[in-house]
Formats: sequence, structure tokens, C-alpha cells
Amino acid sequence: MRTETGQVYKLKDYKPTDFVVERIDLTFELDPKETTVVSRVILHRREGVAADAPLVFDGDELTLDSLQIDGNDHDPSLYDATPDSLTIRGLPESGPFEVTVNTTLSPATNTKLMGLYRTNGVYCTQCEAEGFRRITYFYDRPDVLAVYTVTIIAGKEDAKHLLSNGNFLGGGNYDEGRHFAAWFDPHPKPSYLFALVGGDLGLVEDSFTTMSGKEVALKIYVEHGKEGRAGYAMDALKRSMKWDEEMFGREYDLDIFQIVAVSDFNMGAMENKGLNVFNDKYVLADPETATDADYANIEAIIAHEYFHNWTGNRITCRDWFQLCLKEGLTVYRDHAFSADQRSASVKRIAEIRLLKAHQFPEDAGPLAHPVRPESYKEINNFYTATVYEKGSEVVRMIRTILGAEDFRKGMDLYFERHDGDAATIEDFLACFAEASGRDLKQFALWYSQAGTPSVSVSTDWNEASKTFKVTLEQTLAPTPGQSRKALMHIPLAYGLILPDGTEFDGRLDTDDAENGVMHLTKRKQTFSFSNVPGRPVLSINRGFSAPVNIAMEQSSADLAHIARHDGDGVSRWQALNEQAMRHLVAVSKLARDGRTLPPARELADILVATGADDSLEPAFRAQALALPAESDIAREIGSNIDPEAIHTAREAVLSEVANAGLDVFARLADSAPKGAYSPDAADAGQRALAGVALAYASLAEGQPARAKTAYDSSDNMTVMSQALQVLVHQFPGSSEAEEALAGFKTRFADDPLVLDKWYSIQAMTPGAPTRERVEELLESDDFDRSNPNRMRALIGAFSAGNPTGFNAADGAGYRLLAAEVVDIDKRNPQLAARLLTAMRSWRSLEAGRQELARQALVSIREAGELSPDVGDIVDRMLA
Ligand code: 0A1
Ligand code: ZN
Repeated sequence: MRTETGQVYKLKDYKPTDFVVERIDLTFELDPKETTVVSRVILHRREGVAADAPLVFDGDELTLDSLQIDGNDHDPSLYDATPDSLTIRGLPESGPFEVTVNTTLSPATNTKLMGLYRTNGVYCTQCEAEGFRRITYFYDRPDVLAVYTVTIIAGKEDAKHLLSNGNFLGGGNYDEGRHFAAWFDPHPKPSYLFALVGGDLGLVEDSFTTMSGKEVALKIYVEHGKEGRAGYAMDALKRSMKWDEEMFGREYDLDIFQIVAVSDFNMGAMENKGLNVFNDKYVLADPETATDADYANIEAIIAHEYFHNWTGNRITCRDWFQLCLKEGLTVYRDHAFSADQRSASVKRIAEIRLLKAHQFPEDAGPLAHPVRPESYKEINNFYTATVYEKGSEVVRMIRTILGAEDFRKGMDLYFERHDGDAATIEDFLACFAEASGRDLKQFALWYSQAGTPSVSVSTDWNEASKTFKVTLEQTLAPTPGQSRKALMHIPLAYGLILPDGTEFDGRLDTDDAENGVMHLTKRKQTFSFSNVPGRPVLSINRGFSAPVNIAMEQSSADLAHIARHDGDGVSRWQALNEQAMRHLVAVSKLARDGRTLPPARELADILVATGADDSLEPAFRAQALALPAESDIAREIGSNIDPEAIHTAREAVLSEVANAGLDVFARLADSAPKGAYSPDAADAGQRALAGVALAYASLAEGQPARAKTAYDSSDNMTVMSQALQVLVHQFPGSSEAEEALAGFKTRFADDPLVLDKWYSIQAMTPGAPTRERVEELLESDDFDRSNPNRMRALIGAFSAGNPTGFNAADGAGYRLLAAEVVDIDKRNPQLAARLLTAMRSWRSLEAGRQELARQALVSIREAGELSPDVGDIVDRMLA
């Protein structure tokens, strides 16, 4: 285990390396416990660097076998090798020289899943962010770009396919029973984009002709027997390649593009140059085993990794503080792609939900950090919703401010100017400033200030003069390490809806607004409109143009007016959601005080009417009917949270909606498309609506018969898992639920990805007793603790997706998570740290739970030697 040094890395300390790497040649002889690595690096001393300055390479848990300079063994008194670094002295003052580093690795016992490891008999690597240093001593940092040649030698039986980045150079027999393959990647790249795979895999092949007529071989490698499940991923890949050409003018740049799906992976996927490695969950799909959500995720993640080829690989990051430069931008690009492939407004609604569910709480708690952090102890802990999702929102705001045309000009300039660079956020913003002639200095604060800004909105209608005024005021609360904040540039898209439901098309009286956007740049600003024919209703932050909290006293009649007439689907949903949220917050507070809850008649009527309106898109109706989750309500309340009260209140509202609309829900529950399954957006939307309706109808009926029939007759995983969830969550312990669970387990016993769903559904069953079930499942013989997907499916789902179970008043949920985190940390620190973030909002709980949560966190801190990953998270959470 890497020892906790407590070292803090700071953005302001950036310094280039003393030596410049020209090229690197790697030779691997693969063996489960004794893989040898020979790394030959050609370097020269950077101009101006002292003649006696040593070369210092990074390492992590390495031992050096031997070291040569220009082919000769180096004098042992001239170098020091520790597990984390190799310092070499006595190197030439000028001119290039070659350093040869020899190391031996044990992939089979590498449980951290960083560096070179084994998963299901396959050798694979993960190098982002700092995994390459677990393979060989090197400058393992993103600003060191080199051209790689890789030779892999392995037993033919053990590893039939030998893959690395770039183009295939050649291969053949090596010696008795062994073979080799060589790869050359002509594009200079940082070490985090290096990849190697060796294994006996199933292969699916296709090809793509690029815009300049070049043919690219496309290969997806999966476990044998799963080839039939890679078709959707291949289709998504070809659509992504085409889309990037059409929308951004970006063409692919190698002869071959390969994807390998593996079953043990810490994250979703990895964009290694020309050789993406994927968590198999985001490649494999067929109707029987994958849900519509799985298909949508596959499409989005395939696109995301592919788009990184330009935003991340061709243009990479100068240092890890710039992570959002590649991640925020690439998420923005994959969102735009999915919006084009599906219903744009429904996609945007899902993004808003996700941002509020994951990023807003992060920004409001002890783990808050800027989109571009200024310091870190462990970079693995910064692959966060803030860097990714808020990072994407910031790019989206640039587009809102500049307009589509100037945005594209800025992107073109960025690609042209920085191709081949390790760039910074300043470089990125300069391209947009130059392309549009705008000053983006104030806007740049979105990268450096943490926290979600609040904008309070008040309006004033003057009937006599027919003028309408909107006053906006911004605030931004302190966050860890940032007590004082500067004023932000907040672009708020708006519309004025007139009494007859049409939109006011007059312009603002001031210059601060254009194209339907108010630019809030001062603390307080008033925007006025004249000649407005009648009292308008303000629709503000349309499409969620800025990731802020809006505080506005708007009557339910006004919200209903927006929900009915706004031309923008996202705004209509925002108004409905706001209405539901207000009611849920109010009744949750009453429930906490033990008071009787008022009826939700008005809300129920609107929701039922929306659900019943066949003129609306089914996917939109499904989103409208899905009430804010318990965790959303908790976030909105903000402090002194009693998860039990929120659950009681929300259940009461759900029942009322269910009872008010039983006829409608009974009809819709049966409306999933019949016939052959298609994952397309239209069919998926209909299934989503049928699924929500099934839950409501079952609730109103109070018995499991309907869900049982749906379960028994389902012919795809979407409908099947919807029905299973209704049975298990609404009728826990019933014979119908238990029978379905047992049948599901038997049927999918050999399919880990499907069994993950079985674990998650049970882990998310509301209520304190679920904790015991989770403990039982953890202890069952076939539970694989070393598989990250499985741990996330059970422990992750329980702690992040079951507010009443996890936050049980006796604190047992917190203790369970703490014990698991300490245990997992010994094998896989990254996974342990990520699971622990489920407790990031512990300070907003009511006093009793808060104390129990604190004790659990302290127990982790005192559990002995922690990894830097878990140590950093627990320290920040307790600070
Ligand atoms: N760059 C990847 C995310 C990623 C980061 C770290 C990893 O280490 C285990 C793996 C993947 C992406 O954005 O898709
Ligand atoms: Zn990414």
C-alpha cells in the first residue's frame, strides 16, 4: 500500500520536467505473477536545466531489476530506486540518451485495478490518472508526450490476442508455444493513455469510412459467448464517429479503433488512444439482459470515450488540475450527441435531474471543490460530478453566451491551435474570447469558485404603464477553503408567457439581455420590458441555462401556467417539478413534526392530467410523473433532515396521485410496445411511461397481482426489472416478491451483470430491515467482493439509493458502510473512497443521525493504515 505522505499538490506549483522525452519502446513478457517490462526511453536535458540535475521518474509499488544508460549498466552509486521513485544522476549534459528500466510485475495479485492487472483471465491495464507508474518508472504526468512502440510476448494459449495503442506493426511466433505482437502509435501521448490487453477473447468486427475516405477497422473484444451482445455498442460507435465529423469536423486518425470489455473495472470506461477499455456493463446489451437505461448509457459512454480522441487525446491536459478541460468538454459533447440521437428535451430533463442529484449535494457539502481544483492530495478523488457534470454545464454556458456560431468558431480554433498540446483552461477560454470578441474574465470564475450560486428573483408588473420588471440578485455561499466569493457571470435564459399562453416577443429595454438570455453579472440587476400587453408569467433559467438555485415566489397558478403553455418542454417539466417539490418539502416538514398531512389534490390532478395527455411524448410524461426522489427532497430542505419523515410524506403523496389516477395508470401500465424489442427512444419512452404507471397502479390497488402478471409475461429486461422492483419495493416479503427474486436469481445465475440488478433492487428496498438483507447477501457464498460492479450494486445502491435503509435511526447503516470501506480499502482504495462519498451530506442530517454518522466516519479514520484515497475523503468529510 502506498503510504500516506499527506503531500498536497498545488496548481500554482506547476513546473515542466527537467528532461524532455522523445520516444519510448516497451517490451512486455506476460505472465500472471512475473511479467517482465523493459522500457527504453530516449530523452534529452531541457535547455537551461543544470548539468547536474538528476532525472527523477515516478513509481508506485515498483522494484527495479536493473538500469542501463545507453545500453550499459549504470553505476549503482549514481541512482536510487524506491517503490515510488527512481532518481538517476550522472547523465549526459546535452544530446539524447537512452534509459532502459527493467521491472517485474504481478498482474494476478494487483487488486487495485490500476496499472497492469488480470480480470477473468485477461491481462489489462488502467493508467489514468497515475497507473503507468505501477508498470515502470517514468514521467507519469500528462504534459510528457511521447511516441510509443510496444511489443507484447505471451503464451498463445494464455493470451491469443495481444493489443496495444496505435496501428498494428506485425507479429508472429516467438518461441515454443509463445507469440508476439508489436504496435506503433504515431501520435505523441501522455502515459495515462497507454494501454495493453492480452487474452483469449471473442471478437466483433466492422469498419467505418471517414470523411476523407479512409477505412478504419473497428473491433470490439468481449468474453467468448458474449459476441451477440456487442452489436449495439458497435452501432453507437459508428454513429459517434459520423457525428463528430458532422458536428465538429473531427476525423479519426488511426487505421484501427479497438474496444475491449472487461468485467473488473473501477470506472465506466477509459479512452486509451485507439484502444478503449470498457467496464463490460457499458458494452454488452441484448433485450433479455439489458434495460433501456443500459442501452442509453452504452450509447453515451461509447460516444464519450470516442470523443475523447480529440478532446483529451489529441489535445490533452497540462496537469491534473485541468482535468475538466477534457472531461467537462467531453461530457458536453456526449450530451449533445445523445440529445441529437434522442428527444433533446427529455435528455435535458434527465441531465438536470442527474446534476441536481449528484453535483448539487457535492457542491453544498464538505467535498465541494471548484470545477478546476487548485489543490489535491489524491487525484483519483477528483473524478467527480463537479469536474464532469458541472464542467459540462460550464461549456454549455459558453455556448449560451456566445451563440452556436461563435461557439463552433471557438472550438475550431481550439482544435487548430492546440492539436498536439497539453493545454490549460486558460488556453481553452482564450479561443472562445478570440473567436467571439468577448471578455470571458468574469465568466472564468465558474472554473475557480466552488458552490452552487443562488439567484433570487422578484418581479413587478405595472398594469397602468404595461411594464414588467425582473430583479435578480446573486449570492454564493462559502465552501471549504473559499470564504469570500466574487460575483459571477450567470446567463439566464428566460421567456415571458402572456395570459393567453403565447410568448411575449418584445425586447428588453436594456442591453444586458439578448437572444432571450439575461446576463446577471452584478450582485443585483433589474431588467425591464415595456409595452407588454398583459401581466406575463416569467419562465426563468429555461432549459437550466445556468447551474444555479433559483429562489422565486411564484404562485402555483403561475407555475401551472408555465407547465401548460411554455413552448420549451424542459421549462414545462421544471414548472411541474417545482410544484411537486414545493408540496413535498412542505409535507415532509409537517411529517417531521408529527403533524397531519394536507391533501395533495391539486398536484395529483395536474400529474394525472399530464400522464393522461396522449398528445405529449410518453418519455416526457414518464419524467413528469416521476416525483422528486427522497434524496432530492432532502437536498431541497437542506438541514435537520429526517429521512423517515420525507419517506412518509412522499409515500402519502404517491398514494394520492395513484388513487386519483388509477384508471389512467391501469391503462398506461399496459401500454408498453408489443412485438420485437427496439431500444430506440420512442419505444423506450413508452416503456418508461408504462413502468411508472405500473408502480402507481399497483400502489392504488394495494396488491401485487398486476406487477406479478407484468413480471411473468415480460419478454425484455426493462419491463422485467420494472415489475420486479414494484414487487420487491411495494410488497417486500410477499410470496410474489420472494418467488420472483428466486426465479430471477436462478435464471440469470451465470450472468453477473444481470445479477447486479438483482442485488441493487433488494438493496434499495426502503426501510431499516433492508440492512440485514444486505448483510446476508454480502455473506452469501457466491458473492464476489473483488468485483467493483458487484460491490457498487449492493453497497453502493444501499448507501446512495436507500435513504431510509441507510439512514436507519440506530446508525447501523453507517456502521455497515464504514466496515466495508475499511475492508475494501485494503484491496481497492479507489473503490473504497468512492463508496464512502455516499456520506458526503452527513452534516445536513438531524442531530441524532448526524452524531452516529460522525462516529462511523471517525471509526474509519481510526481503523489503522488507510490508503491516501480513503484518508483524503474521510479527512475532508470530518474537517
Ligand atoms: N477518463 C475516463 C475516466 C476514468 C478515470 C480513471 C480511471 O481509473 C480507474 C478510469 C477511467 C473517462 O472519462 O471516461
Ligand atoms: Zn471522460
